[in-house]
Amino acid sequence: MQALGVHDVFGIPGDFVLGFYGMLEKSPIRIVGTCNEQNAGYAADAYARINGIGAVCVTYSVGGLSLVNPVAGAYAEKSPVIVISGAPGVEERAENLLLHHRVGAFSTQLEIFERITVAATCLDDTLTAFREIDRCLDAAVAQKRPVYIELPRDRIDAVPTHQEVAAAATLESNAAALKEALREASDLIGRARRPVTLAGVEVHRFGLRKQVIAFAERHRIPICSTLLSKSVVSELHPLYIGVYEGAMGRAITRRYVEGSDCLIVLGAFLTDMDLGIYTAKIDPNRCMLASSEDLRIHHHHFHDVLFPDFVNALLNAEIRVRARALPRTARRAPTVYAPAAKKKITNKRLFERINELLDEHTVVVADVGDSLFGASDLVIHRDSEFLSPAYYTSMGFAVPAAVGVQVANRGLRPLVLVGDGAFQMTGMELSTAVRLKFNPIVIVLNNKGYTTERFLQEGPFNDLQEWRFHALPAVFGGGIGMEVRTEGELEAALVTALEQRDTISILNVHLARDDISPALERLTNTLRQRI
Ligand SMILES: Cc1ncc(C[n+]2csc(CCOP(=O)(O)OP(=O)(O)O)c2C)c(N)n1
Ligand SMILES: [Mg+2]
Repeated sequence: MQALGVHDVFGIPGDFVLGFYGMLEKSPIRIVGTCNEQNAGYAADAYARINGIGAVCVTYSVGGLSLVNPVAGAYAEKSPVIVISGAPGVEERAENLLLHHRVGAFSTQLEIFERITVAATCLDDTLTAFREIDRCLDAAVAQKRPVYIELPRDRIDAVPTHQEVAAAATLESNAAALKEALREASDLIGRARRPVTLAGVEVHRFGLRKQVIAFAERHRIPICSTLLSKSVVSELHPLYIGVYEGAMGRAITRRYVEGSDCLIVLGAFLTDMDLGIYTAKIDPNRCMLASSEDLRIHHHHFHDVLFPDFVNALLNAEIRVRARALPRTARRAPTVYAPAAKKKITNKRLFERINELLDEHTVVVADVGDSLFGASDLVIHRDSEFLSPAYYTSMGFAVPAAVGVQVANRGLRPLVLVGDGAFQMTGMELSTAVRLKFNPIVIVLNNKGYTTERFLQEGPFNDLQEWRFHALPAVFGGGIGMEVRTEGELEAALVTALEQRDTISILNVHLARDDISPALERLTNTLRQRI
């Protein structure tokens, strides 16, 4: 794990994993404790998105099963998280003891994780254990998805019984298939009048950002991202034309993408969230789709071509593109935000203000709900400065993810956008940020309940007990909390928050319960009839 770049492991100990925790403690890998295991999973996922790979280590069942939701999210959104779980010893299992934490068969947890990881194993056999570790770690690296390693507590001292020879299982593309795919792709791009690149999340996960940008620059092809891959390309890049998300996105991006005669989709999975809940209109006859799972050029499917190989080959291909006009830049003219001190703060104005705040050290971490929809319109300065569970959309991701971000890189400052509902799920993890002297700025969009859901179906089930979010630092024993009702109060609170270099800030921003972001407004306008 160290060789792969894992320097920290999130989790909570328990008797089935205590022995291994003792070993970790003596290793260079740092253990980062969290308030619960679900949060450890979110933190490890965010750490993996920043660092390239992450890990979480927990006890059997009570810990492991709490990881199911965040690990499922990491699987869905391609984030390589190594899950290590302690477990009953092999000798204990033989006696079939009714040990605590046991749920049915001893293998229950392993079987569950087999469904939400790309490799899962129980290290119950010393003869195969070391090869199994390699198999799982290799799968995480190659497929950018979680893996599961179960550690029976009486096997942690096992040493290899024989010399391990690392398998040279390097996958290679089929050269002829790659050549043919490239010829077809180059030909279509060369003939296109309006090519556009849609850069998806795998461009980030496989470390191909530079290549994709170089390809766009070489042929002067505009680039857009999906909601999940937002900021994969700096949103200030002159060729960047915005987030494409069907009706939810901005019209200028939508028109350009849907009017393209050659849409080059790289590493994107066309999910309903990425397509504005299927309001997108993309014609497969004008598309090429390359990802780690598929390579499709119009209706031709190519097999055995690795995604990074295709992207690299595309970058180096001699393509003679037609002369064509570039789109009017989709970037908005910089707005000058002038606060009106007494005016009540609204969702729209809040996001306009946040947009001015962003710099290259800020990582925007957006939770599910209008935090995500509103954030989709922000202009993110650098590459990969935006994290959100934008496809799996599990509420409660953002606060623990912000901890993961700063464990991975203390030089980044998370700006957390989180709804009152999502905060109530996992907000306690801020206590870990206080303990570690981290400095996230947490903006709670306190719109008095599940506003996104209210727009789908109103009912008392969308109401919440209103928390005094700004009072939480007193509970955590650190940090500062501020209440914001007006534009003037927002200014003052942001100034105070920005000055805090070594503790958390919580802004309890009061919004009306039906005050929604322009992006959600655009989406609901289009969807209203269908709903
Ligand atoms: C873990 C989880 N439970 C339930 C949902 C369904 N859901 C989607 S949005 C939403 C409401 C979000 O409320 P809040 O965090 O206050 O954000 P708002 O919509 O008010 O901006 C709910 C319950 C979900 N996405 N994730
Ligand atoms: Mg809310």
